Amino acid sequence: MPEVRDSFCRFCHAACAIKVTVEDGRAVSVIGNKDNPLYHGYTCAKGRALPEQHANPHRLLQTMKRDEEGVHRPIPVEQAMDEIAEKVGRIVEEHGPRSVALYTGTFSFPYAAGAPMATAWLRALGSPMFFTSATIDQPGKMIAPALHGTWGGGPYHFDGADTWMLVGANPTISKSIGVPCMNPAKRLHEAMKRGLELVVVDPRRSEAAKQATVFLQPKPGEDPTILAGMLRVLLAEDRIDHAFVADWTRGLDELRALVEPFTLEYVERRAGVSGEGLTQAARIFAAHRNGGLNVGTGPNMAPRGNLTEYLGLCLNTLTGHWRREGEFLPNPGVLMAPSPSKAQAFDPHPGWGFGEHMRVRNLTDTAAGMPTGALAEEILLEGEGQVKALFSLGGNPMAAWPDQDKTLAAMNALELNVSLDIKMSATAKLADYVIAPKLSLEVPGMTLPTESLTPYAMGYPEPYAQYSPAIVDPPEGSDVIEEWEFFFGLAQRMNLPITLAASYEWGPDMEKPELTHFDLDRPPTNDELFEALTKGARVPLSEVRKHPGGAVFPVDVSVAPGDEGATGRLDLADRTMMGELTEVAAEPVDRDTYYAFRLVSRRLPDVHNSAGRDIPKLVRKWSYNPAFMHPEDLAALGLEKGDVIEITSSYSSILGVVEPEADLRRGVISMPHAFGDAPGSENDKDVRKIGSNTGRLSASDRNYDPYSGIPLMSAIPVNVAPAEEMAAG
Ligand SMILES: Nc1nc2c(c(=O)[nH]1)N[C@H]1C(S)=C(S)[C@@H](COP(=O)(O)OP(=O)(O)OC[C@H]3O[C@@H](n4cnc5c(=O)[nH]c(N)nc54)[C@H](O)[C@@H]3O)O[C@H]1N2
Ligand SMILES: Nc1nc2c(c(=O)[nH]1)N[C@H]1C(S)=C(S)[C@@H](COP(=O)(O)OP(=O)(O)OC[C@H]3O[C@@H](n4cnc5c(=O)[nH]c(N)nc54)[C@H](O)[C@@H]3O)O[C@H]1N2
Ligand code: SF4
Ligand SMILES: [Mo]
Repeated sequence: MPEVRDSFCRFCHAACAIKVTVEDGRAVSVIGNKDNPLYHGYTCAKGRALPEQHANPHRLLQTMKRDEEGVHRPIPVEQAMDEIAEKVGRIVEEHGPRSVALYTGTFSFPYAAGAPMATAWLRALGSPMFFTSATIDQPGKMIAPALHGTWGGGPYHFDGADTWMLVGANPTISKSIGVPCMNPAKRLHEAMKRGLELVVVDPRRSEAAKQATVFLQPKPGEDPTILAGMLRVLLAEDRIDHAFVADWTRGLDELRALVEPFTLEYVERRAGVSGEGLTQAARIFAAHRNGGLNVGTGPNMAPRGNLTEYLGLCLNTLTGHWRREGEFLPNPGVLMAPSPSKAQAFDPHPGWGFGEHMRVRNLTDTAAGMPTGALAEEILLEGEGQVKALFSLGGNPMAAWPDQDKTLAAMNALELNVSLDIKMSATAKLADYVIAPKLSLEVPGMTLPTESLTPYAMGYPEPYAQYSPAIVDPPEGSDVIEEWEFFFGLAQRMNLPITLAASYEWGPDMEKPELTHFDLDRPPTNDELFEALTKGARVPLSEVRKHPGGAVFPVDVSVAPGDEGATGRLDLADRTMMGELTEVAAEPVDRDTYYAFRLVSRRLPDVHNSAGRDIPKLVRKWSYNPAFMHPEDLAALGLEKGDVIEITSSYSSILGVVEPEADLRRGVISMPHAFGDAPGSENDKDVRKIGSNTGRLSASDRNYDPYSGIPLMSAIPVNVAPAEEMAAG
């Protein structure tokens, strides 16, 4: 008898509430939960493909070990854990704990206990080498607030705002950045209907840009110039919140002086947006106090992402776009221990220069974490401290790290390479062990991770939470485990103590999270782990569990008054950022004239980075990543839809299959990432089938941010030429 069960999707961070029809222990169909108070029944194609994902014939159901000939063969997971624990022990003995690194990627996120357990294990081992995808994503999102300082009352939320600005973010498709991720297309549409004034800055007339009041379509990579120009307009027209600026900031005069070169005429010449459009954008942005601005992956991957994020914060601060004393807090947290929300500024703190130092390029730990863009070099550089073992948890370095050639060399240099993945990904194919994990519907879950996205302005706009038990069985005959079980298993074998910290709301004034120690003799249950991670939560997990379809847990909280005599100030003129702004002003307007195009990042709706491409119904339209170009650029080059081109950066070349898109600015190639396979692999050139890897165009040690280490991954100068068809087979 089929049965309908409540759960939530974990194919992306949006955690849509779903109804799953289960037959004989298997998921057979997924629809949105229409009664859910936040999602109202929304799902996307990926969520509806969960049954196919769980039953995918390409799914790994056994742990694989690579033998001497390089062939992967199944082994029992318990045996793999024995062997891996023994090997890690040996490596640590010989090279010290720093030689073991952990990388957590996109699919470590939806599983609340996975990354905390993995990092607890790494900490107990004594290794500081913890890397995430954050430093190859939007490192400026953490680094800029460190340099600017933070406002204790937090930002306004998109829902209910009167003005908003999106710089290189496309929440309609990405369910990220700015618009809450619960059906952002509908939220954006409804916000426009009720009168929101929206500014979008994007070289592509993106799905979000199509809704905008003012759309600026610049040359990619010129965001610092555009935002500096906007700041100049606000200051010249005196559209700033004087009281807020006087009470809570410092550095206004320096900022005013340094944005002076960014006149309308200059911005127009350099970035290719009209002075009129820029002025209108600035006026809209300053017209209402209830507003905000978010920067997405585009500018963070383009030159000077920290500076773009920083200037965005200056725009928010000058216009007073921060939640004030007595104003309602839409979501003070549900499963997180909330930090006190106070109407006061907190001083800046270091964005880098602390913690573990890399041995390459003077890079250090940062506010966004360790510089993942330099991990391949760290693995390749011989000498004391060299990384010899890598654990990739729900990540795919070969597909996603910049500089694919260097990444390949690094993977091949490792003594121990372990990947926890549901398929033989480009990385798994090079790994010594591939651990086959349980999939989302086979494990209990809670929405704590999505709640934690508040600093990315995409967490819940209301105090919402959901818990789901495991609702289906793993496939028959499989030998799969949860990611946390794997790391707990290693800790048991290596006798390493495991301590988990409760999650707390991001904020400068938070208290120390509560800790829970685990007994190595008895593996904890999922629920015990979830309890540990939600200690001190505003709403106990037991209460959330009473609402299997998800619920809002309302509370009437507003921003508290600041402390008497609070001295914190938001810095409008951080020295490093102002130094970079001065450098920008000194750059020639026409740079990289040798290159005719700039290649930018973008996302496709039906796949999630490198995930989903083995599910036929998600790749019906494109199984590869098209190279989108303006039709007039194609005509000028004598190219047609479907032609194969060679795209060449100063570092390397890739093939691309051309697709016309009139929504692009001319001179731009827009291409999704994480496609293709490893360099030299047998199907590497099969571009019409698997696409190609844009990461190969980035050199990790050139044109990189000196703090986060992120190299140029968008707005990459490139040239294009028709390619000889090189497709294999
Ligand atoms: N050139 C370029 N490079 C980029 C970007 C770009 O725009 N341009 N974007 C960057 C960004 S924003 C990010 S976040 C990174 C992403 O970097 P990664 O996270 O390293 O890459 P993904 O492709 O998301 O890898 C996810 C892996 O998880 C596996 N997986 C799927 N489901 C599960 C599961 O349930 N459990 C486990 N254990 N594994 C699972 C998938 O098969 C896949 O191999 O890439 C970055 N790289
Ligand atoms: N369906 C789907 N959803 C996803 C993902 C996915 O792969 N598929 N990936 C997830 C991940 S890991 C992340 S981090 C988020 C990212 O979320 P977003 O940052 O919203 O990512 P994109 O949709 O790529 O939007 C980035 C926009 O920046 C523009 N852009 C590129 N370069 C520049 C530039 O130099 N300046 C400006 N102003 N704009 C530029 C691009 O044209 C694009 O429209 O999405 C997540 N959601
Ligand atoms: S938006 Fe994300 S969470 Fe929602 S159904 Fe699609 S993949 Fe799943
Ligand atoms: Mo990302």
